[in-house]
Parts: sequence; C-alpha cells; structure tokens
Amino acid sequence: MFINYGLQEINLKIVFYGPGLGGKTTNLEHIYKQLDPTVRGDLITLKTKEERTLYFDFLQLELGRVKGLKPRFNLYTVPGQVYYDYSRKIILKGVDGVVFVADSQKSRMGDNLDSLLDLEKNLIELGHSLEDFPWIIQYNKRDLPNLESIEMLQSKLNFFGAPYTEAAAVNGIGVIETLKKSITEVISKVNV
Ligand SMILES: Nc1nc2c(ncn2[C@@H]2O[C@H](COP(=O)(O)OP(=O)(O)O)[C@@H](O)[C@H]2O)c(=O)[nH]1
Ligand SMILES: [Mg+2]
Repeated sequence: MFINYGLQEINLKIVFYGPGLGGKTTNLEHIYKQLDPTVRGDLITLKTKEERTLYFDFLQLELGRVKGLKPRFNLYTVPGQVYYDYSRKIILKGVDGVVFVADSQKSRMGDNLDSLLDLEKNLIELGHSLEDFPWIIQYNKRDLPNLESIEMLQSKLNFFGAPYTEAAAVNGIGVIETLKKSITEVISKVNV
C-alpha cells in the first residue's frame, strides 16, 4: 500500500496467485476489458517463455473514499511455474490482498495445494499469515468436466475459511464477483 497525498489516492495491491494455467491471466484480462477506459491505466505485460504476467491499475470511483482517500487498485498476476519463485516473491512485496485462483479439475489438486503452500511460505517471509490476511479463493474452471466438488475443494484448500467464489473465467463468469469480494476484504482490513 502507498498513499499519494498529492493525488489524494490510496494505492492497494491485489495479487492473483495460483498454479500455472489456473486462469489468473484470463481473470485479469476480463477485468481489464470490463473497466471504463477513463479510470484504468495501461495493461503492462511481462512476457516470460511460458506465460504472461500482467499488471494494471484502476481507480475505484463507485466505492467512495477510504480513510478520506480515493482507492486505486493495482492488480498483478504471478507466474505459476515452480521455477519462477523469485518473481513471485518480488511481485508479492507490499501486497494488500490475494485472490488465489484454484483450478477445479480433479487432476490439478496437487498443483493447487503446492501453490497455496508456496503462497503461505512467501507471505510468512513478508510478515503476514494466511490466517488473518485478506485473501479469497476462486474455484475456477467450473465449466469443465471431471471437477472436484466445492465441498471437497473447501475441505482440502480452504483451511482458514476464507471467502470463496466459483468461476468460469474463460466465459467471464464469476470474475467481477471475485474482484468485488476481494476489494471488500482488502478495504475492511486497511490500516492506515
Ligand atoms: N475451460 C476453461 N478454461 C479456462 C478457464 N479459465 C482459464 N482457462 C484456460 O486455461 C488456460 C490457462 O489460463 P491462464 O489465464 O493463462 O492461466 P494462468 O497461468 O493462471 O495465468 C487458457 O487456455 C485459458 O483459456 C475456465 O474457467 N474454463
Ligand atoms: Mg498467467
């Protein structure tokens, strides 16, 4: 978080975390397209060999002020591949909220759990803990066959009872709901 007193803006950083190919980039692309071009910044892409890491920010005007300041959200995706550990750590610095994009397919449960444990480890290094951090889980790819049930996902991944959403990001379903839920969590825990 940082405050720009000149512009009267409070910048809040939300990172979309999760296993590679779970749908993080798809979420951010959908949000970007839905936003009014006059309130959003440029879409910045950092291209690695296998995947694209995205960043953009936007002013959330409907929300009103937070501690007297206009909230500007900075949204990031991280590269999911295991060997981009260092990039994930850098991107997480100064994080105010996390959306964990889980892949609901049965075959991806191990990858979901690995990524979640990696998130927890990296948050601890930054002095946070998943237990009281403003994070939410998105169970993505609900349009596909061979899915894990929500009950099973909840019991395997959501050990701290974080808020969650169901989504099919590729069709834009559940994406804006996820963003709103994350913003609510982040705002409720802003500590200036
Ligand atoms: N069927 C389906 N495919 C999805 C969904 N979300 C993302 N995908 C696809 O999964 C692949 C990986 O998505 P991407 O957003 O790049 O994942 P990332 O690595 O987490 O950023 C792409 O081919 C997407 O089109 C979804 O909800 N349903
Ligand atoms: Mg990506």
